[in-house]
Amino acid sequence: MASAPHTLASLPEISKNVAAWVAEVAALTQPERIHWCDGSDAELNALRAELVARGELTPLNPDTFPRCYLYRSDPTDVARVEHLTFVCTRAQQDAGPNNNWMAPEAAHSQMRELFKGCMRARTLYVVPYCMGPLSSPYARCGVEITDSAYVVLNMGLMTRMGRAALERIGAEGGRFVRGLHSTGELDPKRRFIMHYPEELAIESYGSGYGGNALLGKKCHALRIASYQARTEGWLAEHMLIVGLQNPAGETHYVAAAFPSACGKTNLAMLIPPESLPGWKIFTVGDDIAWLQPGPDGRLWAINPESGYFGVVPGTNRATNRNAFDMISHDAIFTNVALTADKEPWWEGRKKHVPVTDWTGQPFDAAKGPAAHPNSRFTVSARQNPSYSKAAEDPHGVPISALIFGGRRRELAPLVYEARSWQHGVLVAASVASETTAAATGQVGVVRRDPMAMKPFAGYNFGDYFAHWLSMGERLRHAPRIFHVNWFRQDAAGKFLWPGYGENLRVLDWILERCAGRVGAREGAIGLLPLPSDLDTTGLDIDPAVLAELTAVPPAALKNELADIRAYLKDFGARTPAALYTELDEIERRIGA
Ligand code: GTP
Ligand code: SPV
Ligand code: MN
Repeated sequence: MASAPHTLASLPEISKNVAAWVAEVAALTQPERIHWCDGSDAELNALRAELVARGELTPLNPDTFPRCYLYRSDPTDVARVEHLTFVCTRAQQDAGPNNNWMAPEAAHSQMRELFKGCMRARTLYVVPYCMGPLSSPYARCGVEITDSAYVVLNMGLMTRMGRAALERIGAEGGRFVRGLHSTGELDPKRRFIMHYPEELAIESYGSGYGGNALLGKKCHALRIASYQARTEGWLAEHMLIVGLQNPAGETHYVAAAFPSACGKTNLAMLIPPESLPGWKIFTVGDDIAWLQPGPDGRLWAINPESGYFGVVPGTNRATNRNAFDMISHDAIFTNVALTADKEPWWEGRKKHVPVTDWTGQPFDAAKGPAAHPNSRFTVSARQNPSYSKAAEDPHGVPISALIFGGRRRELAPLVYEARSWQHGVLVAASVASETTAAATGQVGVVRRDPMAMKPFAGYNFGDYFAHWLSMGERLRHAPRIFHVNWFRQDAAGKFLWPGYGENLRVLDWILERCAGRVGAREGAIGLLPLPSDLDTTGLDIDPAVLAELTAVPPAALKNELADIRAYLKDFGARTPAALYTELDEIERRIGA
């Protein structure tokens, strides 16, 4: 017989708690049918075929982009919506000034009205998932209920989705994060992304896009998880994780937090330049890290995801060959343009020309870019040529350095090191970056984005900074903390630093600092590299530019410090005094 052996429990039998919640949601949303996802290839193939038949997915050129599909979202639904995202704790102060807040009861009743009958004539998909390797003690499970087959396909790539996750939930006594999602009418006026960290629950209505709809990602693995991590003594962060093997054969792992669309995926899959032979790069994760103090006193990291939902524009063979190859088969493209040959096209793609823009209209350069600036690819991490085996290790990888950074046209130098963990927490809390197309709203405006978590911390930043400080006290071998900036520009708007693969030169300095093999210059801001200590072999860079990149103008720094102080005050008494001590120290050093 071809059917599954009958010793396998049917999916609804595996966890009573999940089944009871599904019944409750079905009674509210009134779906035409219920589909429990097992995560099998057959299931995902059938869903893809169904979406193609309905015209919601377009198969791309089968010769050049085999098994790749284009999905066009609603043109008003193309990015995260921070102004419609809420953290609903009982006390408003627990969500903090960094979050929109609504009282849980008010939020639930508003959402109940939206969800009422919203799945009539639709299928309700039950999507059990595990964030992290299935056998990892650090992994956590959730169930997303959604009426979007596109969401199911994406969750199938981004998480360990299906029967095994449901079995883990059953074995854990039915404890899981409940994420209820409906695309609703895709009406921006009826769109809300609600989080109830105290209830381990998420309610998302009116969007089918990325972080608004793939609830395992930002909603669970960052907002809910950061809240849990605080009470349980770990960290859930917006960080890539990468292993770096130097020419001597030593491998060290680093984790780096940059705001959305500021270079995490690219750093996680970096290609060493030819002029730095002998280096190898291993990607553990490109967007989220869950960090736990290990029994050895070091900080250990797992990547809770199993795929990448990455920025498409800018990807090409020159900037990141691995990324380009990875997305040339078995990928979903969302909101890219099309060539005459049905190849996906985006700004930065060297070959061919777009004929159809991301909205499906004939391309007209006068109307804006062909691909949406936040167009994304979804692929399984297993397709990454530099995928690390350690990404499947249930205990994760030990972290030697934590790196923070943002997109800063001016001020922030190429790299510097914090003097201590406490100083490092101030450095991370002070991160500022230009806004990008990853969220709706203005692009290119500098804003504070502590730890790259402004849109993702599930609680008050004051408490979050205190938690970070306390983590340092618990780690006998805490990672060193660094700040980087790949985005300094000259007066003409040209990037001063070549970026991408060349960033390895900075990572090399960071690892040499960790090994105690290279010195640094004491600046007010922190420990700066001597330009001669950066390996520039084979790099065509003017020594004056390098000097500029490794220096901080004192007057600009003075203004920056005042701005940081004002920002920290927003969190009132919840801001730890230690951060002001560190600010005072920097001011003392510049003689402010
Ligand atoms: P999210 O998925 O939104 O969290 O973003 P991310 O941090 O993973 O950003 P990603 O690596 O996708 O990069 C976003 C944009 O920055 C892309 O257009 C890249 O081409 C560009 N970029 C990445 N690294 C560099 C760099 O070192 N220098 C410059 N100039 N641009 C870069
Ligand atoms: C980000 O915006 O940081 C992303 C994309 O990684 S999304 O999943 O849409 O949040
Ligand atoms: Mn991200």
